[in-house]
Amino acid sequence: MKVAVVGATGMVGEVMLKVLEERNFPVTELIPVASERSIGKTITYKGKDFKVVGLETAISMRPDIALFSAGGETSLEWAPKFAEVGTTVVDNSSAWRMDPTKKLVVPEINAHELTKEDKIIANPNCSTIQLVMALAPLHKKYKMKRVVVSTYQSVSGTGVKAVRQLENEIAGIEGEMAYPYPIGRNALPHCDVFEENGYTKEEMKLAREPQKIMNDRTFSVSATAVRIPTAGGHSESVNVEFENDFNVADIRKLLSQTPGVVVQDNTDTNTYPMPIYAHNKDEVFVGRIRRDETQPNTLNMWIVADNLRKGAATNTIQIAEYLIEHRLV
Ligand code: A2P
Ligand code: 11C
Repeated sequence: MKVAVVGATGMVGEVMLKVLEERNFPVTELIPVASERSIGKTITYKGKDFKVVGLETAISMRPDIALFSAGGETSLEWAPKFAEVGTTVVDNSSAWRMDPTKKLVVPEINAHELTKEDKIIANPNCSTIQLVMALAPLHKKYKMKRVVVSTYQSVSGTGVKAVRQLENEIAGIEGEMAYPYPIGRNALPHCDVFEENGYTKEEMKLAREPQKIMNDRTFSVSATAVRIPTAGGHSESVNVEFENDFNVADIRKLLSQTPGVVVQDNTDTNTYPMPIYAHNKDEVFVGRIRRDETQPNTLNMWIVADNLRKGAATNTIQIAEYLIEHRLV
């Protein structure tokens, strides 16, 4: 496969290159793409050097697959141009996610919906992916009515500038601010920009994307997204009300049998998911699984995943792997 990585010099792009290499993705030709600023820069992949090219050049090379993580505007403008020359685009931005003509895919849940005609495929938001990975099997068995989620999100979700802000604050160095306030020793109930309804964009992604991925509008999600001074992954406190009653041991068993999910749940040994363990891993970790004793058929749990891996690069690459495996590209 001739594979273009659009945004190869960015935070997610770099992880994409690492994950492609680790998973031994069948790359016959790698085309690293970035903005004009980076043209000519060298990227190393599997010990070989590759020169970064611009978008026009990349299109002229007609890649089979283009993995995009260069922001929404770049995707909106350029993904259709790649699609026009026959490239299948898997896009990590928010540009196409809610477009009814595009699929929003978490491979473990709905990759079976993909066809050869899908030329632009959307990768969900990081905090959505880890949430639905745990919710989908439970929904199938117990039917969800309502989900209330509070997130504790890593600064890496904002980008390099935010990671640097946290590092500078820890080192006591004054520098550029990514957030309107200090992030060290703080918690900002503010991820991305506010919408008119008083929720942030991140919160509305959590409310809307799960319904599309599970192709079901019978349940609702209410979210509060919070940025905290961590860098290894996003955490989520999740309260789920089901139509049907459950047994906590069955839930634990069901989740531990779910591909891509790892249960870390033993209060006797202080075992629970944390970003320091999820960092650099591809799985979604679930723990603190317990009944909500305040109302019937309701569960509490804690979900952690590396937002740059399963939340972004890994999920994108798993979609591409599915396309290849099923000869859809
Ligand atoms: P560059 O490094 O040349 O700016 P991040 O999400 O970490 O900010 O990274 C964004 C990625 O998207 C980078 O690789 C960046 O390239 C790339 N990018 C940003 N704008 C464009 C654009 N207009 N065309 C192509 N690539 C872009
Ligand atoms: C964050 N979820 O942590 C964001 C980052 O729509 O792909 C990814 C934004 C997106 O702030």
